[in-house]
Amino acid sequence: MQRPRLACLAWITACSLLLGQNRPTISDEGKVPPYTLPAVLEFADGSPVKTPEQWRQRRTQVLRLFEEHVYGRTPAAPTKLSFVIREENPKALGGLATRRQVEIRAGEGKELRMGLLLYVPNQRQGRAPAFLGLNFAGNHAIHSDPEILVTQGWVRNDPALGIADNRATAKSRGATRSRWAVETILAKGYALATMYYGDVDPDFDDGFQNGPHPLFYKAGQTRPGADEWGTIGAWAWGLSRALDYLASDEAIDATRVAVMGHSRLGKAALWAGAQDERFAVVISNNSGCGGAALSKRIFGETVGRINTAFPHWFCGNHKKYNDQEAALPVDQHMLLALIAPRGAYVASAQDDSWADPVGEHLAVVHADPVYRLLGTAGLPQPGFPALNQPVMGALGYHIRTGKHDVTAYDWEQYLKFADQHLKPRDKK
Ligand code: GTR
Repeated sequence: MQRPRLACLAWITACSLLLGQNRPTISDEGKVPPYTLPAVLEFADGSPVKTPEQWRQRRTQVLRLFEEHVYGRTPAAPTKLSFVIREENPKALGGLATRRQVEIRAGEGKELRMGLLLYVPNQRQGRAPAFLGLNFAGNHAIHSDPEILVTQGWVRNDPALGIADNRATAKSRGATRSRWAVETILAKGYALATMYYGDVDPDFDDGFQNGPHPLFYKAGQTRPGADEWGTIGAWAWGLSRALDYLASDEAIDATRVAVMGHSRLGKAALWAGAQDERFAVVISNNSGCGGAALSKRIFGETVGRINTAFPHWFCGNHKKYNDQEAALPVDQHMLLALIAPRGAYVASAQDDSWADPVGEHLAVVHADPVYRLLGTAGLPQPGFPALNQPVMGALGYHIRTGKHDVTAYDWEQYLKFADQHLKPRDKK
């Protein structure tokens, strides 16, 4: 008897979806239900992880768990990857920087083209360290530099920015410049590389027909399996392809690249840094649920909420944990631990309770034992810091005043952190 069973299944699914949407949002610290975090320094069989060598084995287990239950497995880099310099100017921004605009082409037959904007400081000795991050509105929106190519890809409609029909125009030049401290970064000797996130994978649920997913489908496959990558996985993959380009650019020291991202792109930066150990530093700005914030701590956005609003971000398996966070075999402190001993910095904002600043901080605190096992100073102070009082060791954290955003204050801290972690090596 198929019918009643199907009806019953549909009813359960409908209820769990409704629960995902309707469970009231907790924004009162006193109402957070008790929760238990999985032990990061314990193997799956319960035996302890006591040495850095054992951590390498445990690390592989943890990475597999994140692949299977959270972000999905990422395929290896495509066999064919090429870089085309579309534009170059050694005297950009009044002579401050050399600008290169590069098209990263990935795949054979089906090809994905991603536009990377790179500014390299002209005042430098040897190869420059760099910040790399995806942007939300197109490369041309990060600065008013009129030579930046306007993205041709899909963008979200925004009448204020003159965006209709999902196509960007020159009207959005510089629209998000307050989020990119371009001149400050360059003046400190760092290069800045950025790519439009929609060039990697447009941010809407189309059943994974655009973006890099189809490049990797096996014959007959039409969408990723339940344990294969979603869109956050795709963005993280794009960051690694951008790093592939940077490694080929003789002006850049690819061993000194900090990957940075805000909000959903902070989730992508963390996942990129966790998987790709070439990233020397990882910075999460207000990344929240599915980023730096603990999932088992029910506060602000939850797994059920995020999977309902953004069904394409995580892997299919992740939906099993909608309102079932206790069953998750990992939590986000383990994502930060995957970055150890490399520098990892998490930033929260006071008015961003949706992203759960306390949960973001606790993930850093609970990643600290792995950093210490690997011989670093970890997070120098475990207590929740006062507003605008950054704490910096191998792990760093701050909560600043203000809303969900990237500000000059945030960049000031990232530059200090980078100065500590990306010290110039011998001249190359
Ligand atoms: C929100 C989402 C968050 C965060 C944010 C953003 O709507 O719930 O997880 O990623 O978007 O990316 O700005």
